Amino acid sequence: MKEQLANIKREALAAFEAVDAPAALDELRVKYLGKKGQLTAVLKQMGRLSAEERPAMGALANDVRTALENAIEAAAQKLEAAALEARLKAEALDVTVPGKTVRRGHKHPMYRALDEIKDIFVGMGFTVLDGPEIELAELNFDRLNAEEGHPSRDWSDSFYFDQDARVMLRSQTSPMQVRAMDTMPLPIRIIAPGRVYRKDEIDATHSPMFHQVEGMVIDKNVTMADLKGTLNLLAEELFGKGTVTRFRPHHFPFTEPSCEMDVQCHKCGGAGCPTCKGEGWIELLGAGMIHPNVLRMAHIDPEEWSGWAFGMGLERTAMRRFKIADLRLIFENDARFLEQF
Ligand code: 2NM
Repeated sequence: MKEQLANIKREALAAFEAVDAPAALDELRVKYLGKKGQLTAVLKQMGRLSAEERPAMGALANDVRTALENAIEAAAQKLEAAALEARLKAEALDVTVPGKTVRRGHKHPMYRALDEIKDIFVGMGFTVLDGPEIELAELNFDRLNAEEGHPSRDWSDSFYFDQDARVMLRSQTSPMQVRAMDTMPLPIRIIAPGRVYRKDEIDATHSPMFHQVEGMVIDKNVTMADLKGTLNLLAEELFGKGTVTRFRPHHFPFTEPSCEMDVQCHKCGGAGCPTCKGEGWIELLGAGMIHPNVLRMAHIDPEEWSGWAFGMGLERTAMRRFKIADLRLIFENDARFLEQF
């Protein structure tokens, strides 16, 4: 029996020493110290010993039990420490590794141009208006003095929703000027930026959807001099101090007189080059004194009030501002293009 106990002790201690997982250690504990374990089996044989032998053998068995229990405790602690060590190693953070760059988005160049234009006008006391892209032809045309039969009302030029051509995608943002005349107290200073739609084929300078900024001032004693002064200031703010402009006579149904404003080519200074197609000038916008009929239809007395208005294409202005050659680049949203601004 003495020998049995010594064997168990030697075998068990070696096994505990070699164990490499908590589950395996638990199995070993059951194997030696469990109810059906090897040490328990030996203890059960104690009854067969003589009274003289029993105390010494009992003491020896207890020593073995204590030794096994201590060894199990030690092995458990060793396993726990190893597990912690492994976790710390696995979760270690190398603070010297360079970080991943987060790619930041930024404003589209056309909206940057729009922001500049808004700032310029807001600085002069204008309010920025937003409005519907689906409009009544009444506001888009009739109220702007473009009567039945006017070429821009043609089905081949505008997008209509109904056979009677009463509802349409706005072809200009001027219906917002009409809404302003109907609802805002005088005097009025507003700009209306937004999308407009025309049945144009897509090419380097045309798109069936593009953006406009239109604006309008109605006050007492407003003249063409106010129009020229304000729009010259716009040109200088957008393209730099000393930018030279010229006003050419033109025709629009909603203004009288009407004009177009050109900016002298920034590349050649007016001599003529590929940027201005040899002209020396680049067309920027259309404008004019609001037609008395337009004022009258809004119940504004043209004898008492007068106003001027303008309209400009945003894509073309952004193309000029950022020297972009093809209109389609503005809509394609190719990051390689957009990242250049
Ligand atoms: C343009 C050119 C000239 C214009 C006129 C008006 C209104 F409503 F006041 F009559 N809004 N916008 C206007 C004038 C637009 O675009 C080239």
